[in-house]
Amino acid sequence: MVAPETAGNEPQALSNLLKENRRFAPPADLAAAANVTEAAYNEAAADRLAFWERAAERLTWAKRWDTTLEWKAPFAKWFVGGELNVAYNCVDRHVEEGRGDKVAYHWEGEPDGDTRTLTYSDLKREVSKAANALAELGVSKGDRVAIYMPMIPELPIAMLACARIGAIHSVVFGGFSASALKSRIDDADAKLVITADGGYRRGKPSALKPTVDEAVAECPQVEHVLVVRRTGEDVATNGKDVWWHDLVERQSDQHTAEPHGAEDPLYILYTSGTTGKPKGILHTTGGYLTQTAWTHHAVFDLKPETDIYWCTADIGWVTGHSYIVYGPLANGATSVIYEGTPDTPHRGRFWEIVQKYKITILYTAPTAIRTFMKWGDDIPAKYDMSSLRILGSVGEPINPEAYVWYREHIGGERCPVVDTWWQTETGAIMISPLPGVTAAKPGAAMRPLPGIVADVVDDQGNAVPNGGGGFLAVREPWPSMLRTIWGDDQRYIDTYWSRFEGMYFPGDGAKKDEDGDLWLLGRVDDVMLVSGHNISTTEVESALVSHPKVAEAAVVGATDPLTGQAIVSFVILRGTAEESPDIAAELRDHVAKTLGPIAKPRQILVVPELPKTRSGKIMRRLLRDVAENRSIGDVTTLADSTVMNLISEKLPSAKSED
Ligand code: 6R9
Repeated sequence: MVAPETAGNEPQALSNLLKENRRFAPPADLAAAANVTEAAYNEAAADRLAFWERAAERLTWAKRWDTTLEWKAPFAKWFVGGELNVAYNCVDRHVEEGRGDKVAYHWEGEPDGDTRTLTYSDLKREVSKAANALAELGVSKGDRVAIYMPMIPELPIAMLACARIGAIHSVVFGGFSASALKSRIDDADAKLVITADGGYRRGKPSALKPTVDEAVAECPQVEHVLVVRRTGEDVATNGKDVWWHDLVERQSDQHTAEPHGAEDPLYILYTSGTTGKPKGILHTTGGYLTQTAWTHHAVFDLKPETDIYWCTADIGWVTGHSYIVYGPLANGATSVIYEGTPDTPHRGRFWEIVQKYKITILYTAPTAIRTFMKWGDDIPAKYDMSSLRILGSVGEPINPEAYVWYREHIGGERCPVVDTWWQTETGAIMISPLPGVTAAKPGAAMRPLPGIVADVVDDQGNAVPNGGGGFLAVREPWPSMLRTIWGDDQRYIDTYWSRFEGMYFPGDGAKKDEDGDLWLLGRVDDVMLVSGHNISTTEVESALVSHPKVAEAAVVGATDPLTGQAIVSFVILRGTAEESPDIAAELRDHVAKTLGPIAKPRQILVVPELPKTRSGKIMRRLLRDVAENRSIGDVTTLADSTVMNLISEKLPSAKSED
C-alpha cells in the first residue's frame, strides 16, 4: 500500500490527497471595474480595525461609535457606543437619497404569472405599516418574535419591521415540524408568531397555519399569531389570531425609525449542528450589517445601478438572512425572490427566471448544482443566460467537477465562480475568492477575505505548513460574529472557543495547498480514519463526482476489522448514465487512480437519492448507520424521510470487492 502524500514526514491531522491544477483568472473587464482590488488585503493586513471602520462608514449611523472593538475573549463588542437603525439603512436611506423608484425585490411566486414588484418606496411603506402593527400588538424593543413563513414578500417585511422597532426576530424555516417550532418559540420566549395560511410548493398549496396552531397550543407565552393570507385555503382561527390584511393594511405608512445600539440584538437563528438541542445563534446590529453589506459588495462585486441579483436560498436559513435581506438591501440592490422549487412546473424553472429578469449575479448551493448536473446539460442550454456575470456557491464544499459544470453550463465559461465559506455563526462570508482579483481554483474557497484572520491548524493548534491538512480556525474576532448562544454563554464557550486556546473553532476540516490557498474538507465529525490516515469525505466525494457517470456522492467511514474504518460510498448516477454491473469496480478504480489506493472505497452503492437536511446538506450520520448495519438514527431533520428506505433497500446488493 502506498502512503498518501503528506507535506513533511509528520503525520497530518487530515490527509491532502486531491490535486487540482485548473484555475480561472478573472475576466479583464470585470477586474478593471471591480469594487474591491488586491489593495484591500494589504490595507486590512496593515490595520484590521481601520479596515472594518471604513466598511462601517458605508452605513448611515445616527451616532458614531466610540470604540471599534472591545474584545474580552471570547465575547466581542463592535462599534461600541454607535447607534443606527438596520431597517433605516436597508430601506429609508435609499428613498431619501432619491432611489425610491428603484426595485428592491422582484418576487416570483411558484404558480406561473404570480409576481409582485416592490420598489424601495413600496418597501418603506410596507415596513412602516408592519412596524406600527407590531406596536399595536404590544411588541416593543427587546421582545422576541417568531416568524414561520413561506418565501413571500411579507417575510422580509416582517423581519425589517422587527429590526425597525428593535424587536428580535427568530425566523424558523417553514419546513420544520410543530415540535421544532414549539421548542424554538419556547427557547426564545417569543410573544408573537408571524405566519401565513400556507405557501406554494411543487404546484400545490402547502399549509403552515395548522403547524403553528399545534405549536402555539402548548406555548402560553404567545399572545398573538399574525397571519398572512397567501393561499386562501380554509384555516381554523382562534382568539390569538389576527389577519395581516386586517391589522397591517389599516396602519399609517409613516413610522420613525429610532436608532438602536450597535450591540443591541438583531436576531436569533437556530442551527442544529450535528447533534443535540438547537443552538440559538445571536447576532447584533452594527457589526452584522457592516460585514454582510461589505461582503455582498466585495464578493459579488455588486453594482446596484445595473445588477439584478438572485440568491436562491430560503430566507429561513442564514444565507437568506444575510444575502437576500440585510446585505443586498443595505447596498440598495435589486434582488429576485422565488417562492418555490426548481422543478415546478418544469426542470428549467431557475433558468427561465434568469432569462426573464436578466439576472446578473446568481448565488446558489452545491446540492442544487449537482441536481442540475443530474438532470442534464440540455435543460439550461434552452435558455438565454447571457446576462449572468458572477456565480456564487455556498453551503457545502463544491466538488471541482460541479464547479466546472456550473462555470460552463450556467456561466457560459465567462463568469467567475466564488465559493464562499461561512456559517450561521459567522453571520457573513469569511473565506472566498474576490471575482475581480482571484485566479480561482475549482473547489477551493481560496483566501480569507480582507479583515478576516483564519488558518489551518493541527490538533495542537499550530499552523500547518502549505500542503498540510487539519482544522479550520479563526484567530481574530470579526464584526458579524455570533455574540453568544441565546441564554447559554457556557455552551458558546464550550462549543466554539474550547478546542483551541484563543481561537474560534468552526468544526470544519481544511487544508492549505502548495500555494497556501484554502480548501474546505467537510465537518471534522465526518472525517474517516483509514489505516491510520485521516481522510476527508470531501476529497473522496469529489473524486467520485469527477467520474463522468456520477452526479452526486456521499462517503462515510464504517468500522472495518482490517483498516479500522473503511470507506463506503453512496452514489447517484447522472441522467444519461446506465447502472452497469461493473460500475462499482470502475468507480473504485477511478478513486484509487485519482487520490491514491488509500482512498479506494470498500463498497459502492448506487442509490436514487441521498439523505439531506432541509437546507440541502448531506447527512452522513444516517449513511453511517446503513453502512454499519445499524438501525437508522433520528431522521426528523431530513428533508424527505422516505429517502432512507430507498437507500436501505439497496443494501443487500452491496458487495465488497476485495
Ligand atoms: C452559510 C451556511 C455552515 C457549514 C460550515 C461548512 C458548510 C458552508 C461552505 C461549506 C465548504 C463552503 N459550508 N459553506 N463548506 N465550502 N463554501 O451554510 O451556514 O447552514 O450554518 O452551515 O456549512 O461545514 O461549517 P450553515
